Amino acid sequence: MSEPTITLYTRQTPNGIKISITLEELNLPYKTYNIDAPNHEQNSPWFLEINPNGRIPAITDGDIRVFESGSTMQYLVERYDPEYRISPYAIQRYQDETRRLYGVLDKHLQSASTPYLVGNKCTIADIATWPWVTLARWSLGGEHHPKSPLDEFPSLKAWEERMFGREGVERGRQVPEVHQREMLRDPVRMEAFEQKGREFYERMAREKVEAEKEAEKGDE
Ligand SMILES: N[C@@H](CCC(=O)N[C@@H](CS)C(=O)NCC(=O)O)C(=O)O
Repeated sequence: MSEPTITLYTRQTPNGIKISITLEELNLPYKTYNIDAPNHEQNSPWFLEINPNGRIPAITDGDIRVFESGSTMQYLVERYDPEYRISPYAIQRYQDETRRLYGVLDKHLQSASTPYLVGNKCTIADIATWPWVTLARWSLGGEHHPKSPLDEFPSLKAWEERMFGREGVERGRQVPEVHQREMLRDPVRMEAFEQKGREFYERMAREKVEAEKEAEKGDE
């Protein structure tokens, strides 16, 4: 990771301190420029080069200019938070994408009015999709609610159960060891499983940072 050369243009406002808190939480060095808002410095030509909208906060990072507090926070974590210490972004993004795709399948099943994804019989389209949908409780995240996380997708939920009721699915899902569908309905086992997952991804992130440091040393 390259050294940050960040200047924060700000004021003592809620939007302003969103960025200084983010910078501090990430332990990033930065310079501060206190914009003289009462004298409209935010509309001065030099600042409009940084934020054409004439508002604080904004940052420069080398040649890069970023404004809008949300975009600035996102920029900072994407560039300087490879270990996701304060970034919920990756998990949220994939959970949102999963929810969207479940919605697409639900709508399709509802409008096609067929028991399976392509017509009236179970095909490889169903077999390819079911293993991911049956893990909804894990892939959508959130609490371990007793209700099915598929309740918001009634046609998809009925299809998931229809597939679950098939003998071939029952036998195949247990290979080479016990399938996770039941585990996902047990909060204690689910928590242990998630903890293992967290540890795995944290280790991967640490190894990535170490590898980047080694590579930087090699470049020196
Ligand atoms: N949506 C913007 C809002 C920025 C904003 O409204 N900043 C205020 C201070 S919190 C400002 O610069 N006011 C000066 C002005 O209105 O001229 C963000 O989140 O960065």
